[in-house]
Amino acid sequence: MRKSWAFPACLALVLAIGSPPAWSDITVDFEGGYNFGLYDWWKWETDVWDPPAAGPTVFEAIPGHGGTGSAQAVCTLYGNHYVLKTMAAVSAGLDYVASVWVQTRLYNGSPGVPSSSTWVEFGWDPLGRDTTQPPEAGLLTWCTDPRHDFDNNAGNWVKYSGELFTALGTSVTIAFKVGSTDTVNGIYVLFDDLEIAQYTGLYPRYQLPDTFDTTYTLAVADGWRLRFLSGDAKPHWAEAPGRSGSAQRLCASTDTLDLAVNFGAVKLFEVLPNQIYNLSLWINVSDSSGTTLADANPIDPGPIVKFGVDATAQNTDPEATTILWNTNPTQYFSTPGNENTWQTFDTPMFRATTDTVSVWLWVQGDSLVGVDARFDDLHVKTSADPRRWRMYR
Ligand SMILES: [Ca+2]
Ligand SMILES: [Ca+2]
Ligand SMILES: [Ca+2]
Repeated sequence: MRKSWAFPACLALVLAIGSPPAWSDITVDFEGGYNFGLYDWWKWETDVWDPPAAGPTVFEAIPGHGGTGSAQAVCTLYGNHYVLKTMAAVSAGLDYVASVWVQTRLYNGSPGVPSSSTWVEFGWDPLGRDTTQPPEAGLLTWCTDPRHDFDNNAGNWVKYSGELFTALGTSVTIAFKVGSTDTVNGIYVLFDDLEIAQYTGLYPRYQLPDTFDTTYTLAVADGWRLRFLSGDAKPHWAEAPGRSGSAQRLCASTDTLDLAVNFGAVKLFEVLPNQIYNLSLWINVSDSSGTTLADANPIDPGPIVKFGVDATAQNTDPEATTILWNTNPTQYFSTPGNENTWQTFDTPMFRATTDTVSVWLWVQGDSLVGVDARFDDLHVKTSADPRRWRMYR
């Protein structure tokens, strides 16, 4: 499977022409309030190199972006250093983009283009783990544009925006990375006007079929985005063995015996407008103990496994009435003998109203038993010209 259009590594262009920030955006202006050279409870971490790296020099730099106020400065001659903070103002299941203004100089503050033996990046961890260090370091996603853009950001303020990410809880960790092995000229970087904005732009679309044999970022297959309904439970997701290759695993686990384990994933696909379709998907389910799904507590709605399609292509609201669900997987995997087997299910027939549809995967646990579902091989089962379809109907 390939993306239908190249999704830029960083959305600088899209964000540069975006709308003003909504009220819920997180902004950090780095104006005053520094302790030991770090702004407002930000902290620094350093990779352990051999010989051990010295700490960075961190300080309040004036003026900041826009020629007023201040900015967070980090400079180093040697080592790989981070300045980071975890902020708790995002909502699980919503998509965000982080952006920050960057200016670079040489270590001593003089203008000049840092050498290729220095670097500056910024990153985000939607799990909010508050560290850049192993084993959690791999959970950070980095925008490397600033390090490849010294010709522009040396001495000038340039805004960089990361890829959109889905918040997986209520907090996100933002980290700035500055490093050097150029012990002569080093690097000096200023960061200012960080913004974490809810994403309202275009989403990438993909082509069918989807084999789920892709790169998994934060345990989610390429292009899929997690969506949650409110609740305190902690669902789990992972790359799992599929019918062939990999499958997306979604576990509505009842580790905490919580009623509200209710989440799924959504992805946009290209279709031909005005054609009639149904889509098929292979699903493999057991309860959280590996046995047949059972409704252990009839009072709550779970366990539920379903998948659906929305011809309006909305990919934000799992409760939208426009989603056409196939709920048969719940019944099927509640039948003894069917657990842990692959079975194919179809969406209802639908007419594509535009050139895009959203496909939804969903699981909901019972208060006494969890759901362990794997999804693989999403295909077009039927694609028909509507006039011809009427004849054969
Ligand atoms: Ca500032
Ligand atoms: Ca597969
Ligand atoms: Ca139940």
